Amino acid sequence: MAESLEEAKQEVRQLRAQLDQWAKAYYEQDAPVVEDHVYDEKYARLLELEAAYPELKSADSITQRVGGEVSSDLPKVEHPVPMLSMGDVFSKEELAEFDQRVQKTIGHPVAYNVELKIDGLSLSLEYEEGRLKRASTRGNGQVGEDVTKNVKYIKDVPQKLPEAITTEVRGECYMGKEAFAKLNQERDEAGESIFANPRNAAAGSLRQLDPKVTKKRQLSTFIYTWINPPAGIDSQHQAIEEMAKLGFHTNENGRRLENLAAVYDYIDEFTKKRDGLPYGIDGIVLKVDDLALQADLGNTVKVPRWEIAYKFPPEEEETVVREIEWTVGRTGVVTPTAVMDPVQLAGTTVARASLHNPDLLAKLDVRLGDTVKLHKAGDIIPEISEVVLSKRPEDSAAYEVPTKCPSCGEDLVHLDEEVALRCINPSCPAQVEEGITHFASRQAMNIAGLGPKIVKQLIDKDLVHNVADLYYLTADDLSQLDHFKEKSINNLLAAINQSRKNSVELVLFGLGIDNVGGKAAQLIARKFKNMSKIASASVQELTAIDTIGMTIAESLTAYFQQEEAKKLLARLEEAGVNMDYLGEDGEAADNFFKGKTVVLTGKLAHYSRAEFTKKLQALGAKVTGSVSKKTDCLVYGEDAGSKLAKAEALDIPRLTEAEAISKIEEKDTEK
Ligand code: 3BA
Repeated sequence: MAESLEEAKQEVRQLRAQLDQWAKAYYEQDAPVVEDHVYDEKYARLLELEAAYPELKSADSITQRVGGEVSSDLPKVEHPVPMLSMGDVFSKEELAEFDQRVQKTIGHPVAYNVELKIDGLSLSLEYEEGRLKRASTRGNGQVGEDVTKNVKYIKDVPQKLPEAITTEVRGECYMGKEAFAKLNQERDEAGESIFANPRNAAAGSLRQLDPKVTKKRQLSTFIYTWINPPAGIDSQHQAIEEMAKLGFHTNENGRRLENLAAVYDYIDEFTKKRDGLPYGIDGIVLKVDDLALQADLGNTVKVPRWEIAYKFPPEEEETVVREIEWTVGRTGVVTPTAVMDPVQLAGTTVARASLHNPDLLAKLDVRLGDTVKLHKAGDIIPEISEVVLSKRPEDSAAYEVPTKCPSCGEDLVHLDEEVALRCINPSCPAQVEEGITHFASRQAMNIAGLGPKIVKQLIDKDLVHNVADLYYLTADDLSQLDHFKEKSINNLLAAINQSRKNSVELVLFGLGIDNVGGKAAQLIARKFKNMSKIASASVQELTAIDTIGMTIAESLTAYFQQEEAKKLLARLEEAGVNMDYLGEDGEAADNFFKGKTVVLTGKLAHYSRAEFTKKLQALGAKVTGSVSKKTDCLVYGEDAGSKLAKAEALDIPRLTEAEAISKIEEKDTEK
């Protein structure tokens, strides 16, 4: 470390600000902005600087705080015994140093209980007379969040123990890989943001004001700590065995190992087995097995001296970019994908990575023939992190972004200020293909058997040019498709025929109008009841619907003004495609807020005021600005002032933000 104190001071200040911000996103919003290893590296650097320059140490440094702050709307719980965090290392050498320290303190070699480090969040379970009384998250280690109601829906957590004991156990709450993939797929299809990794999915599912959300998610636990084990239990290994006998879910891969060589083998074994496990792990944990020796070693402020976590290195591979492919989406957006020499990366073979848009391509300066570093974002999506410049071929030239559509050859454009490159030719074959595939997809018209490959053939053979043509296909037409025999022909015709009966919101969504997703289509159809009313709705009428904004309204009206669109809808109708809304009525179902006059006041932590207002309005509430005798209910956030006082004076019912949210969500899940 060659820098001066002044330089170190600067760097420490920057690191603290950066880490604080990242930690906030990670712990409080369950939405990390950087990957774990990036965070870990910066954190390690801060520790290093603070060790080298003790004068820079500060009580408010992230390294001195016990962990993420507690700031959710969930009730707070003080941990009777603080929940510490774990020290971590990133190499076998550092593990050896840890072992040396332990041996020096104890005076002889010790055995370790080695456990997998589950990618989840810590959970404490308190039992009274054998019954689950309280469950809480770690929070900042001193104060956690009460998730007792949520934990009732975790199937492997016993509500009742076989013995009437009063005790506390702790472990990891996690979401298995299958459940994680399924949840993200559902969220993606519904147009919701996806969770970056299983840990965030678990945290986002457990830390819910509304336990019904937790109920719908598949969470599991591995229990590994017994806070006050009964006499006779004198090792970590034994504690885990006994907790398993009490009915707790414990991990079967933990092992008591006598020396470091065996620990290294364990690391190698699970580095290989990692991808095949049904849950995510990000390292292994080494714990001095003997509980008496643990007590001898004791704790520092933050971490026990008798344990250490070894974190797996981030998986990264180098490969060579051979080609950049440009694909045209349904809305004409043209996206670059790097095509590379195939490499094995975190359990799968990877040969393609999206570059998202020309800006990113330019920023990374990826060129044909470049060697690039490849990793998986959130363990799943392959991403190029950087070009290895030292391996760039001498004759390389900057990549030139195409100016013509790869499908139809028309000029590509940048619409005002958009990063995306677009083909604006409405009859571009690639767009037509994507458009028809979308129309037939499960979330839209749900025409089974009409996937991208069949759609491509239908277009190539000139059998369809738009979605209406699907309804005029004959058995004769379909017999031209590869491998299509009587049975497959009849199945596809039946599926197409069946889709004629769909409610109009599916047709509307299927048209693939810019910005009109499944939810918007549903709301619009519910309000206007049929396609001709939707087609003639004005921007004002459309934006009068809650959650329908200008962008959607303008996209819709622009779409229906096109001659092409009018013809298409006429042909769909002629083909017998249903154009009416078949769902239930639009009026809000019975709920707490229906018909009430509500006032919002104070700082709201969960939603913006506008979002909160829309939610209440959707439930049939009238949201007004000031408290009067006509007010039925006041919802207040932090620092509420005169309105809260006035409501108290008038004896108007008052709800905290959290209470109001749980009432809103009650209604959400019941319909
Ligand atoms: N063992 C996480 N802490 C763990 C009890 C100590 C501990 C963990 C562990 C402190 C895992 C820090 C937060 C905490 C319960 C405190 C594990 C795992 N042991 N196997 C040594 O699998 N992720 N996390 N949790 N107490």
